[in-house]
Amino acid sequence: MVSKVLIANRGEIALRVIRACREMGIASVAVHSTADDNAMHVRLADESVCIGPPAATDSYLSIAAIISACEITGADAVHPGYGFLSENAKFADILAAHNITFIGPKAEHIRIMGDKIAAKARAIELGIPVVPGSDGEVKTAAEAAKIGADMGYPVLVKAASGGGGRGMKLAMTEADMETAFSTARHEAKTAFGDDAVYIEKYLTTPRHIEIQVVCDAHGNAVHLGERDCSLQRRHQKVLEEAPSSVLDEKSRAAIGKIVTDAMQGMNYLGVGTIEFLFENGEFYFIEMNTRLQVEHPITEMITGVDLVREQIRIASGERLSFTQDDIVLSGHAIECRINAENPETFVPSPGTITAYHAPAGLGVRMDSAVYAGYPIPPYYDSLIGKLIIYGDDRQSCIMRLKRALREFVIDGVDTTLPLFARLVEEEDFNTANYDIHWLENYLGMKD
Ligand code: MV4
Repeated sequence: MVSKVLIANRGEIALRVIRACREMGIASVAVHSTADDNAMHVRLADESVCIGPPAATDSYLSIAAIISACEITGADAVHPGYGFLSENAKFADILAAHNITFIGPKAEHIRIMGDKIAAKARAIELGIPVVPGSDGEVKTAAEAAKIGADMGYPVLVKAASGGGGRGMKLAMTEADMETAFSTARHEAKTAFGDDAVYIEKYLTTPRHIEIQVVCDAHGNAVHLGERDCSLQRRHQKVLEEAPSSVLDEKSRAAIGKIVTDAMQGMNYLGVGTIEFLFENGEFYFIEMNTRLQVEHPITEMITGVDLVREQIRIASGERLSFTQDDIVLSGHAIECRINAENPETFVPSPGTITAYHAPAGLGVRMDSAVYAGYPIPPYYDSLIGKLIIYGDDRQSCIMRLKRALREFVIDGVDTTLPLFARLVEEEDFNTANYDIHWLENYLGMKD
């Protein structure tokens, strides 16, 4: 087993990893910028190293600074959390060259999945259903027009280096195609330095459903069911739930078998999430995330699996501590992302938290790294924490979420708590009657 893990991250996810390390008897090292001297992850880790100034590019994203921190502390493994260097194949390669274990997938798989065209081609080879579209890159407007005419509108032009909604352009009709194609290419070039684009049939009212997988170095692949992440605003997830209300056991088992076979087929290692759009009972692959995700706790709540512990075990060469038959989904879990943002405009609201009281009690988990008196720095994302609720079924989970929201006190900064208080009263939320556009429409309806 690895013996000392350096966490190349901050905030709640750094605490999540430190907690898993402590429970496994593994030493932990925090790294931090000068803006995070007083951060909880620095206090809770066994050791800490300052790796640079506030700007993430000079600290949490500095590969040289992180390798140095490993050398100084003798850390033999790095957990990247999510964001920052978590899906940086070069970082995984450099760690390997330094004989430091990357607690994540192989660099090769990070690289393939980072290129959405390559990812989709691989998905097809592996037997994963994808959205109908172009055969790889589309290089000219004429080719784009031909595909649009053959496939039928509407279509989406997507950047190969995009993902998470960046670099997408919708063409509703043939008349939109030329502009959609050229703007998508131009924006892709500007944003990612790569103008490769591809085309897909536009699914109008899907859900976003993602399957959690976990694979060891001994050829075992297990899926842990799905998360429904349809409630998003500008490609930022707001509330996620597991299981999805639109899947039954049969369709869950069927897609689960498809993805575990695929992961075995590519010798995938570690945790991963295969993202699908789900419409009219069919799954369509869009992307794969080769990291631990923000919303992983809801899967932990309904499966009882500690995903970070499994990541550390897998990276150490151990076998999965369970088989597919051991996995029984039970109950329902909901995660609310509590951000330091204006709940109407979503403008970030950095500042000092003057009072803080998190809800607790049966079925209530709060993954956060803030405390009363904590000054939220303006340099990083605005996540205060994740309120994770478990209940025997969706109805009792929502009732428990409502009572937890009433207990929550966060003073000093604006938060998205009022949004959740409204959301849990909505009929469409209570009946799980929503698609990927529902939340933005709901937010646009008011005033
Ligand atoms: C799509 C789509 C409809 N049809 N692809 C947005 C983020 C990126 N991961 C993929 N996205 C979409 N791809 C096809 N062929 C609609 C979206 C989309 C979306 C997807 C998931 C969750 C929220 C979304 C909001 C707007 C658009």
